[in-house]
Amino acid sequence: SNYFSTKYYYLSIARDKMSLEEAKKLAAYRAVDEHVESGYTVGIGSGSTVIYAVDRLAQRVTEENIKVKCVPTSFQARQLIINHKLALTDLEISPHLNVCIDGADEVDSNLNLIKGGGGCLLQEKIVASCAEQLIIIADYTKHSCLLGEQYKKGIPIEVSPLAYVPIKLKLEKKYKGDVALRMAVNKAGPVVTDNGNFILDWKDFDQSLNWKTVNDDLVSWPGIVDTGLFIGMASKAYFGLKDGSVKTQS
Ligand code: ABF
Repeated sequence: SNYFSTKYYYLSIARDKMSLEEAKKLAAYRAVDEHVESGYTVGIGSGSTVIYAVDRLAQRVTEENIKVKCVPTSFQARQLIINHKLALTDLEISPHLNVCIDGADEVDSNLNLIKGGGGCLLQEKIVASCAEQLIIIADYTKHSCLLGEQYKKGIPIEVSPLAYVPIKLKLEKKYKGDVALRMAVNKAGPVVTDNGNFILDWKDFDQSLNWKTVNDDLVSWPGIVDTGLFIGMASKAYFGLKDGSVKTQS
């Protein structure tokens, strides 16, 4: 019986992982189909869900012959655009985007987001702010009522390297919780963002905080470059569900 329960345990993990990838793909395909038209300039987010969105975009360029230009939100996004032979542009050439499609770490019931688990929050926020619409694509694990309910890795805060200790202390004192410098996987040093900054991850915060007020406050602190709180920015979210359907929230 041990053999069988172990076997079924691993089978169920494999099945969940498959349904997770399928869920990401469903959400990404639907969002690209419903929000991208020929002639659009499209912001390309970062992370594993966005990979499916770029796949679909490239498919539509080949099959439907639509014309799009893409603005990346990270080094990863830039590579995705180049590898799929999509037209690459940037905010200097194309400062106005029709839409930006991006993933998220968590989405609450008001469409407020935690982003930046992948460390690309600053570019993601800048690009999203230049788009008429920010469309979020995610699997069913990202949906929650209050921020912090599902996602336990904390709210990322991008800081100037010279300010990371004072910001950590000030944040813990004013808003409580636990703030840690994000370290590289090999622990040899801190993660350095595409913009040369460090990331603080703020965990165990009070889930009832008013995130608009907190975010407005944090971005005014010298040394904080930006936060992974995206408040009132997203216009719609697509969640791929376990049963193969897609739920939208707007
Ligand atoms: C980026 O990638 C982030 O802001 C977020 O941290 C992450 C989501 O990645 P995934 O789609 O792999 O969960 O969009």
